[in-house]
Formats: sequence, structure tokens, C-alpha cells
Amino acid sequence: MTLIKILPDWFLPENQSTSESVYLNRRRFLKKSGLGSLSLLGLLAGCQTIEEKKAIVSQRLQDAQLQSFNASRNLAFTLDRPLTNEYDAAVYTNFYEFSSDKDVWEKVGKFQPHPWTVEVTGLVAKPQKFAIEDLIAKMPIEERLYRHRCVEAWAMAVPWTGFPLKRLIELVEPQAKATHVKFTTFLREKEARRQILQSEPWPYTEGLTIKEAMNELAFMVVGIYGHELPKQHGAPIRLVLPWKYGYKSIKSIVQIEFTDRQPTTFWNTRIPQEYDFLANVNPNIPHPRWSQASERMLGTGDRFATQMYNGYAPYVANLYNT
Ligand SMILES: Nc1nc2c(c(=O)[nH]1)N[C@H]1C(S)=C(S)[C@@H](COP(=O)(O)O)O[C@H]1N2
Ligand SMILES: [Mo]
Repeated sequence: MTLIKILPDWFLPENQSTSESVYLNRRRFLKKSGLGSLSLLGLLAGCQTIEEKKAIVSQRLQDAQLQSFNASRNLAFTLDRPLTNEYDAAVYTNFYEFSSDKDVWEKVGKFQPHPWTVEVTGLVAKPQKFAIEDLIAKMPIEERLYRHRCVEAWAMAVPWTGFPLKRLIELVEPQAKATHVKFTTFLREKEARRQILQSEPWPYTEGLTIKEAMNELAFMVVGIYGHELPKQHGAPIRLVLPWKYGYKSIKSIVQIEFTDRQPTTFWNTRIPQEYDFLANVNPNIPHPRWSQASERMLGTGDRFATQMYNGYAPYVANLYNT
């Protein structure tokens, strides 16, 4: 039997790194069951084939009736590898509000990203609330090809639609004493089941220094592959920071707050010894449970050497040379 054929192509051999916490749980489960990898193969044999999954996901992307953007591509941002296939990016995502595994696309049904308001608040001269469509109308929307690097060592290269975070910051005029920006995701237990877990610091939060937030690369994203974000990618608005590990690129943002201290953040609160606040991509600093020397592209499985700041050093290295 050609078992390999029916394994989804995002399936990882057990010895490769996987999600922030699922990995350990899965090992524990296998150990407890005493059946090891045989039972794992058995479980997978019962899965849908990749063709079936592809058909379901494409149907869902169509059903979502995602509005297209006509943003022109900013040619300053080029890739050193092929774009990831839209399907491969859509079915392998981290969004812990919905799942601690990659099957987020199957679990976002109840999530309502419309209507949506983003509040910009804290130490600014002009605090404001924006309906998402007004914000999009106000901002210079463009498309950028960026590489994305998860701390788990998977990577993708995708076209994002959005606007520089800098432009929003200029609009609200931070006060001189503001040193950091804090970002917060929605909190709606009824729409995102895992938010009932008391053991996790919901809502998801992230943070940057103002200098990092003002960097040219920091991108507020409202679309992917030329249309609105599907729910699993963080609809209707998220952050994308290509020089940092993916967990900094917070999804489905409801609040942006300017503060005079370093904000507390989701992963850094949960497991500080594994997920630091800075989270700059660095091939020379291994994660405590796996190497960061190389990365694996979604879909193709191609391996590339990890680059310092994920290859974006010309833009950001100056932020960190003290
Ligand atoms: N609110 C929220 N944002 C989040 C996450 C999350 O669990 N919740 N996961 C992060 C991680 S670990 C990664 S790798 C990226 C994944 O983004 P993608 O769906 O575009 O691949 O989202 C980030 N943003
Ligand atoms: Mo990640």
C-alpha cells in the first residue's frame, strides 16, 4: 500500500520539530498507548486524502466570498524562493484561540470578523477608533511579498496586502514618553473555544518597541493572495513582522495601545524560557527543544538555511546594534 501518498504533505516525521506544545502531548500519548508509531500510522490512514482536503478548503475559501484588493505590489520586496501555494498556507496555521494544532481552518466557523473595530489608545495625542473598512480606506494599501518564519521551524512565502504600521502611528501621534506598543487580539469565548481555558493568558497580546513598530517592514495586514484574510490567517486585520518569529505577528487585532513599559505577551507569559519578547529570527540560537539552523517550507518541504533576521538584516539590524 502506498501509505506515503495519503499522508498529508504537511505531516512531519516525529523527530522534526512541531508545535509549541502539541509535540510533547503527542509523544506522551503515544508512550501511554504503548503502540508507538504503528498506531500513529493507523490514525493517519483514516484521514481524508490530501485531494479531498484541498477540495474542502478551496470550497470554503470561495464560500467566504473574500473581497479582492487591487493593491499594487511594492517591488522593493522580493523573494529568494517560490511563493507558497495558497492552499498549503491556509491549512497549516497557528491560531491558539481555535486550536493547539494546525487544523485551525476547520475550527473557525463561529468566528465573526465583521463588523470589526480597532481602537488605538494609550499615550497618544489623538486616540481613535476605526471601523475596519474606514481604516482600510484611509491607509495606503499595497501588496508585499514576504517570507514568514515560525519559531517551530516551518516557513512560507506569501503575498500580503496591507499598510505600513508606521502610517497608523503617525496618524495618532504618540507622546514623547511612549516607549512601546501593545497589540491585543479579540476575546470572545463563544467564537473561539480555547479562550475558556483559564490556564492560558487570554486575550493573546504582543508588543514592540516604538522604534521596531516604526520600521519600514512592520506591516498591518488585511489581505493575503490578493483578497481579504480568511479567518484562519487572522481576519480582518493582523500584524506581520517578517524579521521576527511568527508568534509576534498577532492576528485579529482589536486594540493597539501606546505605553511607557514593555507589555506582557502571550507566549512570553506562558513559557518565558522558550519564547522571549524580542523573538528575532536567529539561526545561531537554538530553541531549547530544537535547532533553528534551517527551516522547512510549507507544501514543498524544501529546506533552507535560516538567515539572521530571516534575511531582513538590511532593514532591521540597525535597531539592535547598541
Ligand atoms: N491571536 C493570535 N495570533 C497569532 C497566533 C495565535 O495563536 N493567536 N499564532 C502566531 C503564530 S505562532 C504564527 S506562526 C502566525 C501564523 O500565521 P499564519 O496563519 O499566517 O501562518 O500567527 C501568529 N499570530
Ligand atoms: Mo509560530
